[in-house]
Amino acid sequence: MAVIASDRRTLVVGLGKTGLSCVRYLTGLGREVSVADSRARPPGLEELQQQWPEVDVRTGGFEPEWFCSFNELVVSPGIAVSEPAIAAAAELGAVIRGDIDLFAEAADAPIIGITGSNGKTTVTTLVGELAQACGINAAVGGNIGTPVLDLLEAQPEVYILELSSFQLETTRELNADVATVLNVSDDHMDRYPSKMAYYQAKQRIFRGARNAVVNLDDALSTPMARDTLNFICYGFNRINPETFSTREDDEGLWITWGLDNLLNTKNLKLAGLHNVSNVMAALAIGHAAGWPLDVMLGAACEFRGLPHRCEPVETIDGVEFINDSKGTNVGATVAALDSLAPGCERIVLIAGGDGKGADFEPLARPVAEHCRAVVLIGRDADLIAGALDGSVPVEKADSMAQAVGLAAKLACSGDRVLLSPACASFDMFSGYEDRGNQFRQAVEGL
Ligand code: UMA
Ligand code: ADP
Repeated sequence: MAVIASDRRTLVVGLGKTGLSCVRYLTGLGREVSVADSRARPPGLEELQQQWPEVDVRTGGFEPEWFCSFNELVVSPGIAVSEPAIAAAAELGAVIRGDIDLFAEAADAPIIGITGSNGKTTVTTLVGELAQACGINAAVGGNIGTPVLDLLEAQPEVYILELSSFQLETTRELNADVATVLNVSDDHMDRYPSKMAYYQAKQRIFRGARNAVVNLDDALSTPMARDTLNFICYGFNRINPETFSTREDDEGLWITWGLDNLLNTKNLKLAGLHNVSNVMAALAIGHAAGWPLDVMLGAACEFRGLPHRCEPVETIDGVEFINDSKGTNVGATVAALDSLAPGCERIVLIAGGDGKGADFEPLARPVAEHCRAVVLIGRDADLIAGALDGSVPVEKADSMAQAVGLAAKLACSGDRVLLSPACASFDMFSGYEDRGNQFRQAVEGL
């Protein structure tokens, strides 16, 4: 484990899951830390005061002068580094880093890093399942839930990390064995000054990496700096040596490796073409890590996917209701519409919420092509309606129950009703799970 200079004055900024894990880790190394959180009662406060009563913690706002008295700030992902108090400390020379940066310095097993605008949790979970099937002791964490520093104690053979752009912003070198950007489409535009800044944050995953898994269907997934990187590629209809791809024949759509058919996608329990892409990504990652292909194929076919991601709920009077509440940006909803349309007559889409500053224009094409009607909820309903430009009937609803009732009336037998909001949920719900659960309850109550 790397030795960290003990003369550093370290401020942990943020006291959610990440902040608490940083305090646990740094105090475990014998380091003295202080903590700041702008919330009056951050979630980790009670645990901090019980376990580390000696730690100086200041909540309810950020004091620039206090921040400037530290020479190292460990910033949680929920806080932008452009926060004035953080920017002021940085200007005075303080090192700004995050938990992933601390982790990268300490990790003593290979790291698999997975980022992208969509599919991160699905691919990270699937790669974890592939590792398990191959008998590899893996620790899975990061944006998916368990803070990375809490994984160190397990001393696994490999770390499988889902990483958000927020986490990568404060990571200097991940030094991953395998790194991938699954795809890039707009998200978090309320946090980034430009699309380029968001894209550049994602690209940081390749710093110090050995292998890059590249999605040939999305040019933005290619590493910008590629000199020393080994590439493993995947993409639809791109049969090539050393590439995971697809081939269609009388028996259906196959995932291929080089010229060989590997598995028929009929045997996957995951639905939708975007999930075929996710399976190819996971196989490419496992291959780059040196895991046996035959074992991985079996495990990929067993994977059922995760709740709230294109999850079938119920079929009523010939109409299938699908919960894609985790579709929290425009790219996810476009993928869900394009992926699910081939299996039905038309789609009635339920969308809306907090768009995080997104441009909804890319929804216009798939909505016009695949939708019978759209039901809009939440803060940005009017913005979405404007972007759709009257191509299909649009209704508005004040609650999920009302939205589901309207969608059920608009749908015809053979259609799908898809909740895929293209937005964050916090304007109406406690989170995407709450939104998806309310959808399920409303469907069950029809
Ligand atoms: N906050 C303040 N003031 C503060 C600190 C935080 O207002 O001083 C707010 C933030 O704006 C945010 C919330 O508190 O809304 C939580 O922020 P946090 O940094 O304390 O979050 P953690 O509890 O540490 O959880 C973080 C990730 N959260 C975010 O990036 C917002 C979790 O991802 C992740 O699972 C966890 O670390 C472990 O690594 C969640 C997420 O929403 C699932 N991620 C975003 C996404 O997937 O789109 C990026
Ligand atoms: P993330 O962790 O990046 O948010 P998830 O695996 O949780 O990704 O999936 C979130 C949503 O993104 C899904 O519900 C689906 O609508 C969409 N999605 C999943 N995989 C892809 C993909 N490869 N490309 C585009 N959209 C996807």
